[in-house]
Amino acid sequence: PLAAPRTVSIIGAPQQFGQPRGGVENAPKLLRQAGLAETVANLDWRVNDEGDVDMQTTQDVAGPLRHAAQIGHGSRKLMEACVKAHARGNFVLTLGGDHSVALGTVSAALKARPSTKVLWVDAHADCNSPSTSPSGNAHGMPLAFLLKLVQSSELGTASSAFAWLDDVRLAPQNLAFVGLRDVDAEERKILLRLRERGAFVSTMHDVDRRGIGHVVDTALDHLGDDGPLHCSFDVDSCDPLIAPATGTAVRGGLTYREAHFLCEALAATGRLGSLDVVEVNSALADPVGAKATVDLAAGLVASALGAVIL
Ligand code: B3U
Ligand code: MN
Ligand code: MN
Repeated sequence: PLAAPRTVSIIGAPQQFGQPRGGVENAPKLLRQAGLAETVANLDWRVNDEGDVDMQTTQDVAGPLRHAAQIGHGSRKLMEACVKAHARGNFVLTLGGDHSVALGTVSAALKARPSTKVLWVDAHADCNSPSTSPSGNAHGMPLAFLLKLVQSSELGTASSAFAWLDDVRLAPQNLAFVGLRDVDAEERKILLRLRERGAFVSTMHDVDRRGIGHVVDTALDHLGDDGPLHCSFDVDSCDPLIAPATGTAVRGGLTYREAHFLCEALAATGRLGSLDVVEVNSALADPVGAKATVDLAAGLVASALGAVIL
């Protein structure tokens, strides 16, 4: 097992070009203002706040992937920051930004430790290619890139902005989904193929039928007992009643305890090496809902770092 890292690197990834709604770029600042570093420091972790990665470039190109150059170049910068933090042996905590930031964080985890397994916690499957995406929004595509489902011909002139991903490959058997409930027609086919190829694919239906304990245990069993774990946590996996401030809220999500249980179970493995918290957008709820969502996200980080593991 992974020796427990003692320092958390906090990396802000204020990416907004992966989706159309303004406000998601403010989440790193709001999570810091909510006392995230202090909360983590009270849990026997040293905290190294690495600041925000500047994810903007002046380039942009038109095409089926909106803001392709911004996404490609910004994600590469984030990847480099995460690789450095991994190289120091730190736990890498990335604060999105929209979910396209997982292009940088997951690729960094895989580059630093190729045996990394990924738990994707999300209402959405995020495995559209530019050619299957109904929206062209990159936050619905990171897994397609990481799983090598995107053809370079789909990217046209923007393909060079993603060349740094060429040597990155997430194997389907090293991927597990929890929380799914809003899947596009084409994505449904992709998910069925990924399941055939070894991915663990569960939906909210499974949480209802078997309970969160069974679903999380099965997901973790599936990911095996070696190698570090990376969790990419989209707050829209949670029910809009507890996480209203997010870009694409979908009813019927994880309850407060289900979400915390999942994070606690990850902490209990002793193998969680990196975590993304993405899609917090305080502009999309009233002040009470915005604060509830930010506080929820900060609390989930604490649970993933072992707050309730005694
Ligand atoms: N699957 C849709 C919608 C979506 C994906 N991720 C979010 N929404 N947050 C798409 O645009 O790919
Ligand atoms: Mn997502
Ligand atoms: Mn989502």
